[in-house]
Amino acid sequence: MLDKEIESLIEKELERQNSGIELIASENYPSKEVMKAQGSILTAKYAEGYPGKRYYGGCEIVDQVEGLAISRAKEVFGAEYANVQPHSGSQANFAAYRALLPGGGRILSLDLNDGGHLTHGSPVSFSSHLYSFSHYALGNDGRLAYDSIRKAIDENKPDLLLAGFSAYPFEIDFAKLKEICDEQGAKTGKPLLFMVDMAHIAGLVAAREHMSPLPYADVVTSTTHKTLRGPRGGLILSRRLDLARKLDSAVFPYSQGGPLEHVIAAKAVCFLEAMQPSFREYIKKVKENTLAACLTLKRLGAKTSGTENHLFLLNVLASYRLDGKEAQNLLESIGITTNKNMIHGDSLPPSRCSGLRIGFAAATTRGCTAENAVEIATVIDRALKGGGLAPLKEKVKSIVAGWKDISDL
Ligand code: DSN
Repeated sequence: MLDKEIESLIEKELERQNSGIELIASENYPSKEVMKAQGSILTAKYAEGYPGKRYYGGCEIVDQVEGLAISRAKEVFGAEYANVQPHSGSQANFAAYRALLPGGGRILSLDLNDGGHLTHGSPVSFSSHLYSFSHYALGNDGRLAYDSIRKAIDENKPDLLLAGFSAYPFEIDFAKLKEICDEQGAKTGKPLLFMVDMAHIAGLVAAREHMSPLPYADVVTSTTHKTLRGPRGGLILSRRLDLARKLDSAVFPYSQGGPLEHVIAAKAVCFLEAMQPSFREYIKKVKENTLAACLTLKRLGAKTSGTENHLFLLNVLASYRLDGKEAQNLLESIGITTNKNMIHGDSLPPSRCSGLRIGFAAATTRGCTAENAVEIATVIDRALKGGGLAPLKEKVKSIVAGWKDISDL
């Protein structure tokens, strides 16, 4: 490689990833096949437009690539419509809002600090500048409180209800949320639109290990790189073909230019992988490992959220008298990567937080077993209780030594 600086940084990052335990709930490792497609010559092709309707010549092959990605996305998730061009989940959300509420409007969502996302109405995101957001509250147990969502709808009269979260450890009842939207529509005579951002649980939905939002939501957005194990990118799905033209034009030309056909090829590969029986086994193991770690921490006296999916929240302030940032740094020093996270009703600011968000999608991809998950939870507990870090660092190394190399997945 000509560029020795970048080559060496890539090698260092590979070494960092290979030698540590990755527990950031939104991260994962793609397969070699996904990496190969993403690193392919398709990156050289301009293809503004959609298959069969491009603004450039020479698109006959990328048309087939994008066509395959679209048909596989529809098949994996049972959708009538798919747009595989969004460069990210934020771009997908931007386009979905635009298609559903072209003239602006009111959106009811979960606040970022309660487990939502920046694009779900945070004051620092485009979303709150272009739309009027209000938020529903979680119950005291940190779960969705469907009655208070009804109440928030009555009070705020939104045009769109938004569900799907970044730090929510429980199952989401999409059927119930749709029922609530329909009740409101019948009451006011104006349909209440329902959108789901399933970025975190897309892999669980693909594996039929979480209720699918597709039969219920008007539009579903996602990323492809979290539990789905694909390349970094976004996705829009719908069962409503009448929205197809609006959604397509909200992505291109309204908010994006040329699609990333190399990434779209990698998305197609990940959709095919997600249809294999082995993917379902993988997702089951992710859930088992997450539960094993969460229960171990609870048994050791820590305060956790509990879990029904691929992640849980650990209240490090209540459990260890550390803030999230201190806990994150401590674990990083022994080779375990997590991220600080707000806890429901947090007393600390977002720069510190009272909790950590912990997920097992990436570790499970490398071969983490339920026994490893118990060991990892024990290491976390000892480190946060102030145990000697050197032996814990050695323990992390010995766990990882039994796992697959990231380059061989
Ligand atoms: N969705 C965020 C996360 O969960 O880490 C990133 O945007």
